[in-house]
Amino acid sequence: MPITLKIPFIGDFGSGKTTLAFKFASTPSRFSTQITALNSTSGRYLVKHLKINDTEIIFQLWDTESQERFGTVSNDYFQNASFIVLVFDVTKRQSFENVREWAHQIKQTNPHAQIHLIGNKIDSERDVLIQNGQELARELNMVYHECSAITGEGVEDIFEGIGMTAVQREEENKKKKSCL
Ligand SMILES: Nc1nc2c(ncn2[C@@H]2O[C@H](COP(=O)(O)OP(=O)(O)O)[C@@H](O)[C@H]2O)c(=O)[nH]1
Ligand SMILES: [Mg+2]
Repeated sequence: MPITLKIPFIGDFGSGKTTLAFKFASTPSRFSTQITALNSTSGRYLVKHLKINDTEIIFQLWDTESQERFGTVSNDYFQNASFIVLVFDVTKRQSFENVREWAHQIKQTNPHAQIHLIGNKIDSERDVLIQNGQELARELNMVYHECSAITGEGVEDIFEGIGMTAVQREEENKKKKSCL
């Protein structure tokens, strides 16, 4: 059975969410890939299939359609997501400062999702050190990654990491069920 993962992307306007989603969706990986763009009633998402340990993962990469410009997104945006991608721009300190506010908003509607904090644009001159990103992620209980959505560096690792965690959770759930 394939695992379907709804993955909402959030973070400041201009941090590179749309570029990152398209980069991951459109880059051929060492796993099988199929790209589809879909519209749903509450937003638009891209679909990408990956195979990890013989399990097919269907990533639904949800984009905000620029609602984040106004500081909030619709209430249902984070719902039913086990993983959330929170992007900031390592060249813009303010986008890093705003991570706490985005984390707060996520927690209000989905306190249990695992948040992956992404420092994007590592191809450009930094305004935020990798240590700063790591420390904040540790403090807020997030998983930290850095990438360039333009060059593709680090992009696959983010989603492979999410996919592996999802597969492990599925296997643990199966074990629990078989013990009952
Ligand atoms: N140098 C560089 N520019 C990027 C990167 N990712 C996105 N951008 C640029 O940043 C701008 C905003 O990106 P976009 O994906 O629209 O951000 P969004 O508002 O978060 O969806 C665009 O001009 C992108 O080309 C990156 O990794 N490196
Ligand atoms: Mg965008």
